[in-house]
Amino acid sequence: MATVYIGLGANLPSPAGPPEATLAAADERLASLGRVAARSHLYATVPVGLANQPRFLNAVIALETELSPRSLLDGLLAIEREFGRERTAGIANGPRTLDLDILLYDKLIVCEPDLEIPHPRFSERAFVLVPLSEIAPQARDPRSGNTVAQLLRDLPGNRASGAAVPVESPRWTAKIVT
Ligand code: PH2
Ligand code: MG
Ligand code: MG
Repeated sequence: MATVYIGLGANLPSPAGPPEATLAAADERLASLGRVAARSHLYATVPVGLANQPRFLNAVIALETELSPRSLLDGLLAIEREFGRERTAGIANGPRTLDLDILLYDKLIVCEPDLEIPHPRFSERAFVLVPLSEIAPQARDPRSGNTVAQLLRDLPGNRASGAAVPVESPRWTAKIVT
């Protein structure tokens, strides 16, 4: 059994509704890939990489799964497609109906053209580190050995800048297991 941290993001409406409804429905679908052991709050976040687009909603969940990294990736891509994600002609860092990223998979390091674990940019991104630190502050980046709490502390212009602001939603229940 592996513990995997998955980043969820959306900033366009999907067939399920606005980003808030999409993330809540996607969370339910993720239960088909394993057990959702923890769930951060939802965060409204400033777009990174491409400024002129709607703000994102982001969250991170912990999934306990028997799936291999490759099978998990296939499952996540299938759920993205169910929620209207189109990858053809996509703009890098551009708007999307649903993004599901494997951030960490136990202590594994995977380096393949279409699958990199840990996620290559997770340690630079407040929209990942703020929710991840809520549910797994002591999880470690297997490349640097740093904990998530350390990575967030070292991030220039982190939480204080308002880069990730928690959002209350009746559709979404955080599950923080400490
Ligand atoms: N995802 C990106 C690029 N930029 N910015 C925010 N705030 N949230 C995201 O999920 C996000 C982003 C590429 O996956
Ligand atoms: Mg992403
Ligand atoms: Mg992605």
